[in-house]
Amino acid sequence: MHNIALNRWRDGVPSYGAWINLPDIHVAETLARLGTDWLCFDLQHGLMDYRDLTVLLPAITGLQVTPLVRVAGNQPDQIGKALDAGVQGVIVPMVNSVEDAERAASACRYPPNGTRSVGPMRDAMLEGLSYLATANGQVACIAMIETEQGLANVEAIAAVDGIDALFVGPMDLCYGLGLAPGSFADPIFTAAIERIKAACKAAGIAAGMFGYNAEMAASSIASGFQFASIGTDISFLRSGAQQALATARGEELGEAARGGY
Ligand code: 3PY
Ligand code: MG
Repeated sequence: MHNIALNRWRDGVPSYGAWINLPDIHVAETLARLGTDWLCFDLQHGLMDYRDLTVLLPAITGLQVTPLVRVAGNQPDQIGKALDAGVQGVIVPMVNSVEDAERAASACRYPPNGTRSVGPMRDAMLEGLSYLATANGQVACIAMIETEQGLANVEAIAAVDGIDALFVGPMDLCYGLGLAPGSFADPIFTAAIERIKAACKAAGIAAGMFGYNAEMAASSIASGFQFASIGTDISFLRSGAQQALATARGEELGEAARGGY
């Protein structure tokens, strides 16, 4: 197994990904063929469930894109099952402590590095048992920092063995810091972001940002993040349709057309 996105991070090369909330095979295939480095299927907030994942993943197998899943929570059984379905990394929401980070990292690795149970359904179908030899080094475990407690413990979380990257959930982090959602220019928020990036740098792991649009992704990478999402399938659909309607009517495009969920 070769994880394109993880190896980009390890080589210090920025990578861009798209977020998939819709349980639609055509959407997944279309986005996978556009050249993003990774796609994240969202089982936390997206409109899909595990069964959908098993249908969507085969549509992008063999393409030059790393499939990731955001699991609904930090549950070892859910993490193992997502990896068995053929994703190459998990994004774990609301990682608040060293214990949370250790739990997530352990669920991603086979013994002796962790406690993942053996049953690599699609992984073994694609790669045979050689998957077992490479998985520990190639599966990405990505911890989301998006609460006040997570930020308070960020240096220790980043240092946990088996955590490959931290990923900022900016909207939840605003709430966690007592800010209105979307206060991304507030000095309290920007200081938190600097602290998260510094923690990643000190631990030698990658820092990622959930970008709500292309501008947010670009500015995140320019400011030192290694990876960022450029938007979600629904936001691409909405903004494309808004743009088309505005152009057809000869109107200016409003602020609302810039990303979102
Ligand atoms: C956040 O902004 O908190 C996210 O997790 C994005 O989905
Ligand atoms: Mg969040």
